[in-house]
Formats: sequence, C-alpha cells, structure tokens
Amino acid sequence: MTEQLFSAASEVDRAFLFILAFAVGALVLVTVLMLYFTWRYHHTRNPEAVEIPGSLGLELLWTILPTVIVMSMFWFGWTSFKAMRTVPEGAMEVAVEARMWSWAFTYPGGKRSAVLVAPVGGDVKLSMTSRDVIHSFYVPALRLKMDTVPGLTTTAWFNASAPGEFDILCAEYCGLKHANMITTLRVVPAEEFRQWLAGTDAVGSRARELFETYGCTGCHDLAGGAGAGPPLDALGGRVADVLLPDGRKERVTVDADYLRRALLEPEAEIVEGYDPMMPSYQDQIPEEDLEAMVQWMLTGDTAGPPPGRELAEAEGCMSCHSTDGSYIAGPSFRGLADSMRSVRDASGALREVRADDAYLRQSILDPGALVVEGETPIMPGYDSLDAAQVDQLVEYIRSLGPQDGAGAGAPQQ
Ligand code: HEC
Ligand code: HEC
Ligand SMILES: [Cu+2]
Repeated sequence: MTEQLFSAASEVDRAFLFILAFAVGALVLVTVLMLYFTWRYHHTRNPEAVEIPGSLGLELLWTILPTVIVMSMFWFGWTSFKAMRTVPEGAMEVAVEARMWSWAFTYPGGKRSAVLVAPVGGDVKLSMTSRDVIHSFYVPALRLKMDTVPGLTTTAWFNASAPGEFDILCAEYCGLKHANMITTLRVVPAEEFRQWLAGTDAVGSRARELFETYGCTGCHDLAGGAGAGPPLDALGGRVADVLLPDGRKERVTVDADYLRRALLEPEAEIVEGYDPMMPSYQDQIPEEDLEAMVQWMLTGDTAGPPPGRELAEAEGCMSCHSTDGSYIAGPSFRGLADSMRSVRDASGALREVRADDAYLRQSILDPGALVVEGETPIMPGYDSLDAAQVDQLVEYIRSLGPQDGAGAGAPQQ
C-alpha cells in the first residue's frame, strides 16, 4: 500500500485488510469445499441420494458465524468511518471548490490557492462543493475520498503527520480532461505554513528553485554577488550598458522583454564587462517557468507573479487555456487579445469580432453568449468574480500578446 500520513487512515487500512482477509478466506474455503464435494458425492461413490431433514447445529452455525463476521466488518468500518468523520474542535477550515478540471482552495482570511498547503500536525477541515458536475476529492496518501456535489457542502478532515508533496486526484469521471484534474497536497512545517498564509513567504522561492534547476546559479548570484555573469536580483528598471553584435554600445532599461531576450538570445546584447559565454535557453524553458523567472528578476522576492496570473491559476482557467499557444480544452490565451475571432451568437449566426477588452470581459462572465466557432461551450460562467478581478484577468490575457500575430491556438481534436 502507498505511504500513509494520516493517523485516522491507519484504521481505514485495518478495515480494508480485515475485510480482504475474510474475503480471501471465504474464497479459499468455498473453492476447496466445492472440489471436495464434487469428488466425495460423485454418483459413483454415492449412488443413492439421501434426504437430510434438517440440522439445528449446522443452521445455527451458518447463521451465527456470518452474522459475527459481518458485524465485525461493520465495527471496523464504523470506527474508522467515525474517526474520519469527527472533525476535531479548532480545525482550520479550508473551502474546496471543484470545477472542470481544477481544484481551488480558499483559506481563512480569503487566500486562494490551486494547491492545498497544510501544516504538519495541524487539523484541517475541508468544506467541499462543486461548481458544475459531481467530482470526487481523493488523496490516496490520506486514504481520503469525498464526493463534491454542486449545491451541497460535504466535509472531511485530516491531520498530516509528515512534510512532503502528495497527489490530489478526482475520482469521479467528469468529462474530457478528467485525468488532468490533479493537484498537490503540500505539507510544510507549521512556521512555513504561517508565512505562506500571511503571504510573507518568499514568493520567489519557486523562482529561486528554477534558477537552480536550469543551472543559472552556476554563473549568477541571486543576492548581488559576483559571478561569471551579473547578479540577477532586482534588475527591474535598472539601466544596463550592452554591446550589440555589430560592436555598437547601447544603454537599455531592463524590462521583461529585455530579460526574455537575455535568456533566449543572449548574444543579441552582451552586458559590458562580461564574456559572451551565456548559453541560449531557446526552447528549453517552458513559458510558465520563463515567466516566473523574469518576474523574479524584475522584482525579487517581494512581489508575486502578476495578480491576473495568480487569479487565473486559482480559478482554474489554466486547466483549459494554455499561455503558450498550445491547445488544452479551449483557445490559448497567447495572442488572443485583439485578434479576430469567429464566433456564434445565441441564435447560431456566425460572425467575426475583435477580441477587445469588452469581448474578453464578456467571454469570462458569460461565455455562452458568443461561442468560438469549432469549440464546445463547456466553459463555466465566472459571474462570481468582481469587476476588478475580471479586469485583472483581461489585463493578464492582454500581457500575453498578440506578439507574433499568429492568434490563439485553434482546436486540434
Ligand atoms: C555559463 C554561465 C551562465 C549560465 C549557465 C547562465 N548565464 Fe546568464 N549570463 C552569463 C554571462 C557571462 C552574462 C553577461 C554577458 C551577457 O550579457 O551575455 C549573462 C547575462 C545574463 C542576463 C543579463 C543580465 C543583465 O544584467 O543585463 C540575464 C538576465 C541572465 N544572464 C539570466 C540567466 C538565467 C535566467 C540563466 C539560467 C536559465 C542564466 N543566465 C544562465 C552567464 C551565464
Ligand atoms: C472547462 C474549461 C474552461 C475553463 C475552466 C475556462 N475556460 Fe475559457 N473557454 C473554454 C472554451 C472551450 C472556450 C471556447 C468556447 C467559448 O467561447 O465559450 C473558452 C473561451 C474563453 C475566452 C474567449 C476565447 C476566444 O478565443 O475568443 C476567454 C477570454 C476565456 N475563455 C477566458 C477564461 C478565463 C479567464 C477563465 C478562468 C477564469 C476560463 N476561461 C476558464 C474553456 C474553459
Ligand atoms: Cu472531476
């Protein structure tokens, strides 16, 4: 069995093993008896059928024995069920919202996240619901599975005993991208959790990890120190003297575009005083990581990713929309803004519209009003978002293009 990090879950394993043991025992017993009887009561050995009028002893045995077995199974099941149902006093309540095809977690104080973060040894109560169809919240490591039902709040709780990252899955088939409905339970030490919840943890810690993963820290210091390359922290707004390939010198202000170029075509601008030894990372870093790193270099640890990006992640937009032009289950956000869209209105008439802010806003709040030609109208309406949040999302989509005029990805079914 997989790792198990919830004490109440050990009772689930016990109930499971107990029932399994009896099931295997019954299978073996019945099979052996069946073979024995076939042999023992074969008509060559037993030509005359005998009528047995009844046997009180046997009848008592096969009534009482199964009753005891079934009741003990019930007892094991009941005690483990009770342990998992009885939420301890003072548990931290996290709201779980399922939708096609993502999970969103809302913490006391309103912080939202697309991964479930929990403190080691802390009691966490989950209040779950669904925005669309029935899903099922399943964490194998916690032995915890609970349906999320639209219009209903179901609850569960856990107390994770060890730090680490564990899978969260949807265990109820819920459409096209059901298998993508996965996220992570991240169990962290209590202090780290407190910082995460307060938003004062290094948002940069993910970006910092990326700089390690991609080997940047071999040449660059992240805290202003010297290295083979310039330090990478808080570059935003700084002025850099660079050499162009033709030998001219230029002064540039460091912004997101400049940093992207520095990673993708480092030879285009060489920072004065350094050797041109930085390798190009063209096609080697996924867009998402690239963006996180660029963002970190601009602002350092103090600020997170743009609010629109965070919102889009927390609201689950990313389970259907990509940011790199690829197709998931809807048009990509890349290059979407201001491109021309073929859409059908409610009457089914086809027309061309420009994806301006008003169109993007309407697409988020009331996606059924204009459906992109060739797409299935599976996008849920996000009328629970307030105007400022919708504006953030629109601004975020706008920040993703159009850059190459290629327009958003078309469905490739
Ligand atoms: C082999 C060493 C090496 C590696 C690995 C390396 N760089 Fe560089 N990097 C340099 C050098 C040298 C320069 C300065 C010369 C230039 O501009 O190309 C530089 C310049 C830069 C600049 C421009 C800085 C400024 O002040 O204008 C950025 C941004 C940058 N690197 C980011 C990265 C990132 C992010 C990674 C990892 C994905 C990375 N580098 C990996 C050596 C490296
Ligand atoms: C369940 C999958 C799904 C989710 C989740 C989802 N969308 Fe969509 N979205 C679609 C599909 C499919 C379309 C195309 C059909 C249509 O126009 O309704 C679409 C269309 C759009 C459009 C218009 C695109 C175009 O090409 O004109 C925008 C803008 C958009 N979505 C934004 C969002 C945002 C922002 C979120 C998160 C708050 C989100 N979507 C969540 C599936 C989804
Ligand atoms: Cu699901």
